[in-house]
Amino acid sequence: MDDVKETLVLIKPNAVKRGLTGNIIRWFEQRGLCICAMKMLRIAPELAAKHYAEHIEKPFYGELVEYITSGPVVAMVVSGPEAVEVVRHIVGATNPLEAVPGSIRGKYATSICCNAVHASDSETSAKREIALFFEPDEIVNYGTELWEGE
Ligand code: 3AN
Repeated sequence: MDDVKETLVLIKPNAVKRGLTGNIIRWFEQRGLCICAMKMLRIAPELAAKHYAEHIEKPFYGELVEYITSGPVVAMVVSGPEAVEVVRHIVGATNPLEAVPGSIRGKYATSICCNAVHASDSETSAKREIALFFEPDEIVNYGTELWEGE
């Protein structure tokens, strides 16, 4: 299928510490998306700086890097038809006050910074971010048969 895409999801430190990893993964699996790569890591400041490079001028940049490097993170490549858009939809708005209850952030986010997950915002960002966290041979593509229509 031409519209099958990959996107990067990070389960942020607070959500991992709160034991929400399994629940969050389930949102994507139940939506019919595939987890094609996954690892637990502590993000080094250098990697955080690359990942959040577009935000370097923002007033919250320091807080953002400090938070994402503060504890365990689960990084995942999620794939499926139009995965970048679909995952952003499931994840919900950046600000938890605006995230609808039927979204991951609407259910789990505790603040705009501790908003449970990161998800790539475009196909270009997804490619760049996936390459920061995974080698090509760590990504196992499967699931296309799930998405074939009859
Ligand atoms: P999203 O993650 O929804 O694409 P962005 O790209 O605008 O949101 O922001 C990246 C991250 O920066 C957000 N996930 C959030 O953790 C953090 N962030 C955004 N706005 C603020 C803010 N006003 N104060 C603190 N952190 C923020």
